[in-house]
Amino acid sequence: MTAPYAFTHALCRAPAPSAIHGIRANGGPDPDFTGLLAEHEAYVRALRALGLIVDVLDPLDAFPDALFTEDVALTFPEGAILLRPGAPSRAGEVQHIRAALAALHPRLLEMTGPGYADGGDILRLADRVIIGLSARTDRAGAEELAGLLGQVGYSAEIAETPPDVLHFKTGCGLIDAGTILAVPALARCPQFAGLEVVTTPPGEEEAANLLRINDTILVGDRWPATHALLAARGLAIRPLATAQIARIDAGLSCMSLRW
Ligand code: CIR
Repeated sequence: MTAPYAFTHALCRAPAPSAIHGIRANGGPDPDFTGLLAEHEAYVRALRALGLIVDVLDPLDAFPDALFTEDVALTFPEGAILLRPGAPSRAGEVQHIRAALAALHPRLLEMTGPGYADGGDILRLADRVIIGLSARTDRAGAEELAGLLGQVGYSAEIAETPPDVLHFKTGCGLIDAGTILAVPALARCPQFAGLEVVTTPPGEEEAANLLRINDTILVGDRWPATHALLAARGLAIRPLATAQIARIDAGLSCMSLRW
């Protein structure tokens, strides 16, 4: 099994103008489309600068949230799994990514239901995968997914996502194979036993959705205390703007599938 952040490929989708109508749990203003596009483009550039081969699929105007490819599938060097996103408006995104994943992966499995799982709820560790139960991922979906993960060679554990946190990975991300950055509400997650858990600095909870790509950590550019914390650990960081995607409840992991 490779390191959980050793990647050579990513699959993204360009935002459609409808992305400004993306789902947000607590209301708030629409993102500015020009700014959102710029954030997405900078993200794709960053992945390429880190050596990844990045395919960018065409925008899907009928699906405002389709730029968040992370939620519709899981990808591993050994194969990919199509998921069943828990938001009704996102269910149709799956059929639009199937062909691309089938072309890029030796093996393609698929959830058939009746449960649901969003990729934002799945955290891959060095030795296992954590599936967070959330408003988007239910127990039936988590259990079906755990079975599919087993077929690809990964063991899975099911965890709870705190209420008011959209996805499990909204609240945590991998710093290195033994270390997690987590919001305080997730810091004592039983599935993190044996790992070092670093909590997000006060006021920087959104920084938890960071994304390690090989030796570099992509992190939101608005979180100076988190930058200092990561730099003090000797980690290379690449701050990226996220203010517009944050308006539709997204962070850095959401905009790609990686393997
Ligand atoms: C949604 O609510 O589905 C989108 N507006 C945001 C998805 C964020 N994805 C993620 O955390 N993996």
